[in-house]
Amino acid sequence: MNRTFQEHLIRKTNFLNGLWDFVTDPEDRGAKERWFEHFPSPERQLVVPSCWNNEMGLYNYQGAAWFRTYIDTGLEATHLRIICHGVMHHGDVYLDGVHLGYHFGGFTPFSFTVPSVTKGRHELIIRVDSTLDWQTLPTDIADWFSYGGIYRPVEVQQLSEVFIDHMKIHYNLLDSDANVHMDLIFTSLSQEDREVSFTVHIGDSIFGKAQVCLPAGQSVAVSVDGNIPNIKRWHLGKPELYSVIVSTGEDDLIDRIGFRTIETKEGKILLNGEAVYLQGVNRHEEHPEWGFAVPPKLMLKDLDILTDMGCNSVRGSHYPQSKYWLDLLDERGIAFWEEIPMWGYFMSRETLGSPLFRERGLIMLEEMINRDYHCPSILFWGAHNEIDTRTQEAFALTEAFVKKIRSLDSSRLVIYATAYPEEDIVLPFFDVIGINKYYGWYHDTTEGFRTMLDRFYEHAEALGASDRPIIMSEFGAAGIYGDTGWEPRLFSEDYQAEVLETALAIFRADPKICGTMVWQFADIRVDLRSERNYFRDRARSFNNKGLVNEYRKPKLAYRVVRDIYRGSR
Ligand code: ADA
Repeated sequence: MNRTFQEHLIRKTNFLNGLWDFVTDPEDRGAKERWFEHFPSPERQLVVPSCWNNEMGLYNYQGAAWFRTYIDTGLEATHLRIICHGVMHHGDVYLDGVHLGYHFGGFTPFSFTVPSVTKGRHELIIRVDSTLDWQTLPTDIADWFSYGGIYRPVEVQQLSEVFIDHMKIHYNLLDSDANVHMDLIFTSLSQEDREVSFTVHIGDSIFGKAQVCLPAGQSVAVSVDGNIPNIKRWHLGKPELYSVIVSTGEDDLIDRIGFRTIETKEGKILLNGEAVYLQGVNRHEEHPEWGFAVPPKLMLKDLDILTDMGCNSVRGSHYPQSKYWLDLLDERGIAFWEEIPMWGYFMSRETLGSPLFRERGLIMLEEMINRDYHCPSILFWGAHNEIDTRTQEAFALTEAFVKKIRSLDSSRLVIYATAYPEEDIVLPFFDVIGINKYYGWYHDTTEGFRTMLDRFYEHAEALGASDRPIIMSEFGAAGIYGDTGWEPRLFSEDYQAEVLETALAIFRADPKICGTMVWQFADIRVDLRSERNYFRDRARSFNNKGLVNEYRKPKLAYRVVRDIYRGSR
């Protein structure tokens, strides 16, 4: 299951979930020894989707590993599309020994179209390499555990001769009228020229019907325009969704949209023209048993907890989260901030200036925006987190990233999280500025937020960015679940609750702040290694700043934040 609804009712699709053959390749011999042609005797079987680090003996395994399964096309030859929804981080895909391609990036999907696959059984092999370095996103220094594996589903689709390759919907709203523009791409795998008719439904009505002529083996772009009267808007807590169905009779593509506007004006964030105050948390999609392969049941639980807490928004720290989660947010009416895995606190200037790193970031932005363009819950595209935005390298990178984001989507707000609010030189590029600061934890007392904010406002004014809405995108303290006492000691639940209560009181009284995202929703496993100096304060090898622990049990801070967010404190 990749979505909460079916994306195809006509096109045959199949998820290759289950046991795959698995071998680790710590010396990286597989490619040279052509394991894609002769798969070695498997060490064991692993469930796909999952993260291998959750299996016995593989906790710390980082490197290459090979997976094998089979695709059965049945009694007839067929055209296939193989979609990998999440492979951590480098993926090479082979079908019957033939290399279909390579993809880098653990959090966005990739696919291959393979025409005329003969009938019967075919061997699918995927080489996965979880190695990170100074030019990967994330780099090898990030504050979460680095998992490996095929942790989101692998989907196999049987394509018709002419299939619907892509759909992108844009709209403009005038009161309750939606002016809709739809871009479609049809692709032919046929040897002959073909003409197909197609129908588009939006909600319960037919939005358009047309015909398209496809020269043999070509792709053709078509657009459909129209007006939909009396639409109901998607809003926080009041989610109105419309299904979109494109069908040719022999193929179909289904997605969902919601109609809403998002903009900034005079320092406020306006959703459907109304100023909104965002109450949220930062959520990693992680659990000690499943790693990043979080099952739908846990996602629903997370969502119920957020709803109980009175959240109307969540930041997907620090990477594109699963489609299923985004569907749930769309359905619940909770706003989302989506970003690429660019975690920068310890990032070198060399990395920020690396052309390969930049190129990878640009590709990831494109893949993220293409995947999630239709989700109404996404209000913000996040460019990066805590890179050294005092440097020229960060300036150049930010300029390129923001330009890219705006070229792909001019309908949403562009945001980032700065760790250097008083010295940051990239503020003016953004629509909304996120500030990450840990007064009361890494330095000073929580009261330190006041002086920091005053200095930041002066700095923003000097840079001509004083009209940007501000979100306190990270703040918090560690509180070890179960450690309570009579006084708020560092690392106790009491201390964590006190920091959050004081910080929220400061932020909520500040008219320039339009939202708060507590760091963080749940405790997460981190990459603590005895041979290096990073993250040495992470007791239990966890980042303990969660409002709930890793098993989603509430700490004192949870109850405090819930009371504040619900207005009862
Ligand atoms: C940073 C970072 C988070 C987390 C946090 C912390 O702000 O963005 O990912 O590492 O600090 O717990 O220190």
